[in-house]
Order: sequence, then C-alpha cells, then structure tokens
Amino acid sequence: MISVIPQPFSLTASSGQYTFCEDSGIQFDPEFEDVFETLRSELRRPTGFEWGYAAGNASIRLQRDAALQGEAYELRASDEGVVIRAGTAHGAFNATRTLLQLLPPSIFGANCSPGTVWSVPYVTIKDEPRFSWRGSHFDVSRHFFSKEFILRYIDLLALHKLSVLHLHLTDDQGWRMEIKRYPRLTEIGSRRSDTMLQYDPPLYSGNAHDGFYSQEDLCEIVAYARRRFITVVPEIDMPGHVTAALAAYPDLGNTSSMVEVSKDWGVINSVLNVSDETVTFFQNVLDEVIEIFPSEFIHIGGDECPKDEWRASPDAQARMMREGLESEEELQSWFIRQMEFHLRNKGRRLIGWSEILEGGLAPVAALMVWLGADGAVEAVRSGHDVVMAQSSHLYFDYGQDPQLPNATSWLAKSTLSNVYSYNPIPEGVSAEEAKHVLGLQYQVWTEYIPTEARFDHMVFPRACAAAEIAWTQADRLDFSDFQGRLSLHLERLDSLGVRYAVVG
Ligand code: TNX
Repeated sequence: MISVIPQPFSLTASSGQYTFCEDSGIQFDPEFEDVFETLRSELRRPTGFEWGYAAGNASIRLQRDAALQGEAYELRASDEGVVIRAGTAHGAFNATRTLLQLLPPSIFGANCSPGTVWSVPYVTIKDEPRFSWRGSHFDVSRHFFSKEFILRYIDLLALHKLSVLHLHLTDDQGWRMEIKRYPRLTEIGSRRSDTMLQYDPPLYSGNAHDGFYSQEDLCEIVAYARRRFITVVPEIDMPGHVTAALAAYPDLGNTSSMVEVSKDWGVINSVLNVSDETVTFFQNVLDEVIEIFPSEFIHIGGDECPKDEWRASPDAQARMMREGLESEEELQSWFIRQMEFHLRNKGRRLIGWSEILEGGLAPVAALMVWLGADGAVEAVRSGHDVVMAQSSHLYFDYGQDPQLPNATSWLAKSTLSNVYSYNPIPEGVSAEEAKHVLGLQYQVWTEYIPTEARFDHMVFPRACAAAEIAWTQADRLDFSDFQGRLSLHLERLDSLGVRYAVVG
C-alpha cells in the first residue's frame, strides 16, 4: 500500500518496485547539496548503507528543473531508480519527505534494521501545495519545552511538509526569550511559583515552573528549521497576556500594585500602559526579536486584552484624547499600530490575533483568525492577508476523543474528522479574495500540556490531518482514504517514538 501524508497532487502507481542496496548512491544538482546532506544522514542510520555521491548510475537523482516553481516537485520511481525534479531546494526537500514515506516505516527508526528490503514502489508523483502557510503554533510559555524537544518537533513538522513553526514565547505565565537589554524579563519573568492543574475547583501542583531560551538557543532553532524549510515565526504577546513582563518591570503597568508571574490560566486584567516609554520598551524588544528571527512576519499577539485598566487610568484616557481615539478598542489598535509602523520600517510585517481587527486594522498587518470567520471575511475584503487558525477545528488543546469528558475547562472538542473537515476558505469569499488566505495552522496551547508525552498525545495524529488539509487540493481530500493511509503512517510515528493518541 502507498501511503503518503499529505496526499500529493497526483500519484500514479505501476507494478514493481525498486530496491536499494549497499552500493546505492545519490547524484545531485549543486543547488541541492544541503538537501542531499540531510537525506543522506536520514538514510544512513536505519539502512546501514553509505549513500555517497554517485556521478553516474545513481539510485537517487536530485535534478534541477526550472519549469517547476516554488515548492513543487516531481518524483518518479522506476527500474532506473528514483528521479526527483524540482526548481528550488525547498521543492527538492519536499520530494525527499515523500521518498522517505515510500520506504518501509523502519526508515524512521533510530537503529539500523539489517535484513529490511529497502524498496520503493514504481510511482510517478507530481506535487505542489495548496497553501504556503502550513503551520503549527506552539505555546512554550504556559509550559516550557526544551530546545531539543523543539528540534525533534521541527523534524516532525518537516515530515508532514508543514512550513511554519509559530512560537508563542511570552504570556502571563512565563517570558521565555532572553532579551539582552531587559534581563529581568527572563530573570524574573521566566519563573512562576506554582501551576494551576485544574480550574474549577482550583487545584495547584505545588511546584515552581521555569525555563527560557537564550538568544543562542533561538538562533540554533531558527537555523535547524531553516535547513528543513520551516520558518519560525516568533510571538511576543501584547498589550494583554503580559503579566510575566509586568512582574519583571512594574513600570510597564497601569497600576502601582505588584503582580506576580501568573500561576493561573485565563484572561488576566493586568495589561500594558500606553506611555511612550512602554511603546519604546516593546519596540526595543522587537528589535532583538528581529535580529534572531529572519521571518517576514512577526507576531505581536494582540488577543484578549481587557480594557478595565485603561478605562480607569487617567494616563490612558489622556492618550485617547491626544490621539483622537474614541474607544479603548481604538486605543488597542493605536498601540498595535506603533508596533506595525516600527516593524514595517525594519522591512517586516506584523501579524496578530483576531482582536487586532476590533479598533481598525493597521495598513499592512495580517490577521491570524482564531475566532469567527467574520473577521477573516472583513480582513480579506479590505485587502489584508489572513492565516486561518480557528478554535472551532484547529485548537489541539481541546479534547479529541468523543467518548471522554474534556480534561480541560475549555468547552470544545476537536476530533480527527473535525480537523479534517475544516474549510479554511470562509463562506462568501470570492476566488480573488481567497488569495489573501495564506493558509492555516493548528494551535497547541499548553496550559494542560505539562509533559512531552502529553504534547505528542494532543498533537498526533491530528497534526497529520491538519497537514493534509493545508497541503492537498480540496477535491483530493477524502477522510476515509486518509484514515487508510494513516494506519501505515502511525507505524512511521511509532518508529519515530511519537506517543500519538489512539482514539475510538
Ligand atoms: C485563547 S487564542 C487564547 C489563549 C489560550 C487558549 C486556550 C488566543 C489568541 N488566546 O491564551 O491559551 O484560548 O484554548
């Protein structure tokens, strides 16, 4: 059985298979040298073969074909071996992800499997993605995860041809990125005294929780991802979800009362003040973020910012007067625009959650839609790009087993078929407007995901479904066919040591 996830654009199989042997070599276009190196190291360990460069008679050929654009590739396996053609290294890399899935699942094993017949079926595949933004969000604030775990996750994303890792680096419960100019952000902000285990009735772990990434760690993550054609999009959440920053630098807040790095979940009332100093502080933070992360988009959060403090603050009210703003929602937009302007000056684009639409969207900002699709429709109609990330289908902190009660207090469920059925093009949007839908991503909020095993369980296999709907053309999507392919794919995840959920 041929099982490729995500399903390629077209795949034609014929009878027969090509078998690799000890002498199998790889030939590659010089532009694809990095792709060759990565593939070689992946093939070596499980097969025990060398996979050296072969000038003639190679078993795998990575050829450049300028007619193929962007991420597109073609892969043909026949009695002459495997020929991969692509116009870019990204396309060639995508092809190698498919090639690995044509081999026996033990190709993903950590150990050498002598005696395995390393063959691929004769097949012709032409492939290209439906969307360019095929993402996973990862909340490393609510729980800290090690750099090594993130690197492993990047390989898993690449295997599924995902293209974006959105790191949610800051929130009320922890600031996880080293900022050289403001060391207290991590000295104070990366540590909380306790962790909520259950919302109602409240129950706590009794243990402190901490951790952060040095700038060096983050550079390593970015470089590792880049080699696998994954863009890391950093998020610094503001002007709400900032309790960790306020604990470190109380002057950023609206009141004189001290706050602690939060041990509770939910929406917290303490938010940033709107002084010039606070705006500058966060612009300075973004400057360090830009240095580390080369992504076009920089995420500034913008979600769930309660307005009570601004309503009560004479300074905030004075700012509204001065700037001619009529509501606190407009004040939030004003704050976001300060960041947008700053990022634009540095050649970057701002992206933020649904709520940044509320008081008017900054000119070139893009919207990450987690709430209703109305926001997406409004944004695309006014010429803004959107990334679809709706909680109705793409929140992987939600339970996935229809039989089990929700482990979390959040109400919704998101089963595998629910994820697969998600339509990222909002209803009523024209074909022209739909071009502003860059793609989709699933979110992994980690309030109730304290361990790596739990992470695997919540993310897989739903990530496989999300990857398919982001990559594969809508008319090729078929849930029962997907389930058939998934059964073999799970053997690959077994080889990789992924502790996926077994549901139903
Ligand atoms: C809402 S989505 C949030 C997060 C929570 C999540 C839990 C969004 C932009 N904000 O802060 O972690 O719900 O499902």
